[in-house]
Amino acid sequence: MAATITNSIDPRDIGTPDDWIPRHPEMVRLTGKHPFNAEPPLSLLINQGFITPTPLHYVRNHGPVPKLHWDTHRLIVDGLVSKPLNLSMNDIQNFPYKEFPVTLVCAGNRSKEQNMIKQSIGFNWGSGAISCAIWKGVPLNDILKLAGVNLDDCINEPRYVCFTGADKLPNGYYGTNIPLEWSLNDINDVILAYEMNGERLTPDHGYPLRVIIPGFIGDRMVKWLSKITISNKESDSYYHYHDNRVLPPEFDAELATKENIWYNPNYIINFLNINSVITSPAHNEYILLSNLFNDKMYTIKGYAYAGGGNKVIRVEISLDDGKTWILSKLDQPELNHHIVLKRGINPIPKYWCWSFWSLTIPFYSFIRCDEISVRAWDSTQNTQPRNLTWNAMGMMNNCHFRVKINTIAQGSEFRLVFEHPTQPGNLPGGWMVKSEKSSPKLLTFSKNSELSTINSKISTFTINDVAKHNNEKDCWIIINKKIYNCTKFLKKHPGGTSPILINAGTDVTKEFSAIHSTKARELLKVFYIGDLVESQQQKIMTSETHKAKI
Ligand code: HEM
Ligand SMILES: Nc1nc2c(c(=O)[nH]1)N[C@H]1C(S)=C(S)[C@@H](COP(=O)(O)O)O[C@H]1N2
Ligand SMILES: [Mo]
Repeated sequence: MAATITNSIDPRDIGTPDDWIPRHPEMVRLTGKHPFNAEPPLSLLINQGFITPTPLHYVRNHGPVPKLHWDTHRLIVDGLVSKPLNLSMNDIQNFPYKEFPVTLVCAGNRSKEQNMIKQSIGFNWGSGAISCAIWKGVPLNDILKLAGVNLDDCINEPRYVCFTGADKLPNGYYGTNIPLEWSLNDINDVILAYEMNGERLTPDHGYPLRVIIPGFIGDRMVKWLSKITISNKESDSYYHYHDNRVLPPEFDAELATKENIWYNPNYIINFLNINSVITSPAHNEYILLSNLFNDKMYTIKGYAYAGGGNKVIRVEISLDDGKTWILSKLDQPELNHHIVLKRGINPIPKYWCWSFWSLTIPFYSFIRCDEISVRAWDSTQNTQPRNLTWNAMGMMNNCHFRVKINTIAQGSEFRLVFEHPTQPGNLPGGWMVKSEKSSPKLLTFSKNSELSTINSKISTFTINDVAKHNNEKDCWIIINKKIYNCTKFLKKHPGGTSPILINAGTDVTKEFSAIHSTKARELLKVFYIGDLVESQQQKIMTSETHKAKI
């Protein structure tokens, strides 16, 4: 089975700090080789059903995975507590536990659509930054009570539960916080998890201990949890402020920094927002035009989720650009008793998992239909906006998910080919990607080429010259046939030194353009030192292949 191949090291991880972690070969890598940010191909994910097997669960790692051990790992609980704690993993495992399914979604889910409007700071998530696993762990409120924390503490001033991970990143440890009130209410099911799908956590998902906060964005669920601090101030982690925020669209990252709005409490994201995606038809799936004139039926399918414990109450499909909507059938496996394992409270007052929806229609419904769109509604009557609103981090995109239908002649047959808005990472395809290519304002390298025509004394290097500059003290890279010396930038790189060092001395065009914002592209120009030329030998080889072709 595809989902179980995990015992071997992927060749892409060799030479990176993660070369000890087995990973599923089909996961789509979104930030080059390292760090590991990956989503499963959408159809493969959906074919697994309600519970995602661990190797196919999406992964979001800001840096290298820390090497931690069950026997030596400790959890410190400190700050405004009457009894500070220092717990071993065995201590934690001996407390009463809860075990139940939770759908995790990265706030960046569907960010590639945002990037097609304008590149954000976020990289290109498709619609697979979502997965559902069974998590087992100790209720956070039990641990907090043991440390002597109680709700009365929140009466006079706010109280935050700050979480710190063991992953040391360029700007310090990954960390964030949630309000103490939320953590102390048993109904919210916040747990410190040590098992996923019946086994100990894997390194990528936070081994040996992580936070699970159902209904929240995945980003708050700190992995490799080493410390919990109760404070009257929010987490002091850089990432708590400079990540996982939705800024108003007029702010790009630079302006946000200039005007100091990263710290504005209005722009933090905690709950997930209502969202839905079409998974069938898949991208590039087709049906023969001749099928439209018989009685055959087609089932459109997809997933939907809501935030904060709200229930998805209906999902609708439009075949006429939102003029009319058809109610789909909703399947909520979370409600099955055999799936809710040990959650304490029954009947379920809060909904923590994705729903699946489907709509069976005759093939002929696709006649004169240009696109299929979907929107979901939650129990607060919230629904998705029709249009996308761009934001600097590219997060929380939940506009109507639209699949276009193209008629294509293939030999003697005509096909209706379905096209999703994007494909994850730098995979080609998607109707939004086409429209990006025709947009001249996104050709961010144009100024650079002007530079090379104005300056006639540009230095030139061959690929072999560049290859020699491949270490921490001397680090060159090639992007779009231009050479950059980024030695001085290594330590300042927001993505850490390792993504650049792994690629030092080589062509990183694909990786660089998949990850970086306009700001990063501007910054790159500072390090420009010359152009790439073919070596004599390469020239001979290319002209020979050319001759051979003739
Ligand atoms: C001089 C060359 C480079 C510059 C100026 C640069 C700049 C930046 C900047 C400004 C960011 C923050 C996000 C953004 O604004 O887009 C970033 C993040 C990042 N960069 Fe680079 N970068 C360079 C080279 C590279 C290379 C060669 C790679 C790997 C092939 C790489 C991988 C990454 C990764 C993985 C992140 C973090 C993404 C995340 O986890 O959010 N960078 N870089
Ligand atoms: N310590 C630590 N915790 C972390 C992260 C991280 O990079 N470091 N990434 C966060 C983000 S942005 C998400 S979406 C979830 C992803 O969890 P997963 O990789 O288990 O799917 O973990 C969160 N917890
Ligand atoms: Mo995330």
